[in-house]
Amino acid sequence: MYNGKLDLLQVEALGELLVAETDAQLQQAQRQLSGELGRVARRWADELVKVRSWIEAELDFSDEGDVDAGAFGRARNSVMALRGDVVAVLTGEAHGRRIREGFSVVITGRPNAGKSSLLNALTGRDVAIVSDRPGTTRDVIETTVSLEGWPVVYVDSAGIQESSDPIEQEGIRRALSRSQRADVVVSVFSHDVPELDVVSNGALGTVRVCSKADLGGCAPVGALMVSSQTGQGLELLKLEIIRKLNASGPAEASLVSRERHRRCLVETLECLDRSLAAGLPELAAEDLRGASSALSRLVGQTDLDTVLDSLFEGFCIGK
Ligand SMILES: Nc1nc2c(ncn2[C@@H]2O[C@H](COP(=O)(O)OP(=O)(O)OP(=O)(O)O)[C@@H](O)[C@H]2O)c(=O)[nH]1
Ligand SMILES: [Mg+2]
Repeated sequence: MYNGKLDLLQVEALGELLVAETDAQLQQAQRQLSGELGRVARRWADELVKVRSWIEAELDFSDEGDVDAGAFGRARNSVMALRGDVVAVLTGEAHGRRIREGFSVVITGRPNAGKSSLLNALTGRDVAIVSDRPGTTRDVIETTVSLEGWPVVYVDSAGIQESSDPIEQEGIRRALSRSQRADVVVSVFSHDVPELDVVSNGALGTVRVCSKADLGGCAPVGALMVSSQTGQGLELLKLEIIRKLNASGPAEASLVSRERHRRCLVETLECLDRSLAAGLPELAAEDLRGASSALSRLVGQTDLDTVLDSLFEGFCIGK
């Protein structure tokens, strides 16, 4: 709260709180709703005002002989420290965004490897069509679940193979694009379908799964034996995914989680860096003003329209 009002960061957090489905999302929304980042950013902005006043005082009095020679050095140290603080918050953005949008766990493999069966078994829902015909899945199928408090989006898509069918080709193109952006890749193969060459390792890693374990066959080193039919290995697979999510970021909820936050913080950093590199003190002061204005856009002035836009961004009104 600032002057009895929520800032834009808090309004965004309120929107997140309303749609939170997992513990991690709830915690993150609550931390952001507390207004912590707004307070931090206002402290940064106050610091910038102070630094600018040092520089400007120096410029005003520098021809009068009696100047504080350490003022520019002090300003520089202060900007360096501030830069470190901004970087620390920015580092949490990727993790924060994953929590807001869900970690994508992309099931990949050749046709008939058992991907769709695995999606159904992992989610306990009959979401994807399963058949013994290779090339059954064409579209990207997403299912969101909570995995030990983490929001996870399981993604199933077309099996990867050479194809001359334009519809299947488009399905494969989408499948490849999703696995390239995956947080975790689940690479599925079976006794009768060989493993795919690595398409993507996933930002947080890959779990190799030998499916159809009830039919026996393969037990390659480093792969989990899983059967979607009997449930064998499913819990181990989930544990392996959870392990990767646990290792993915700080236990603390992130202060930032949106592209908008990232852009404002990156712009702040760029301004601070330019001010550090500026030859003339006048230029440095100008860049510091730029940093202040990027920060004030981050925290945001909230008129009613902004509040409503932000709150309803997550809902599909009128669709
Ligand atoms: N016995 C057994 N059969 C399985 C298992 N998992 C999948 N299958 C069978 O394998 C065939 C292919 O399964 P899908 O899940 O459709 O395979 P997919 O990888 O999604 O295939 P595409 O969508 O064509 O890429 C089906 O006949 C399934 O019934 C399993 O754990 N055990
Ligand atoms: Mg399929």
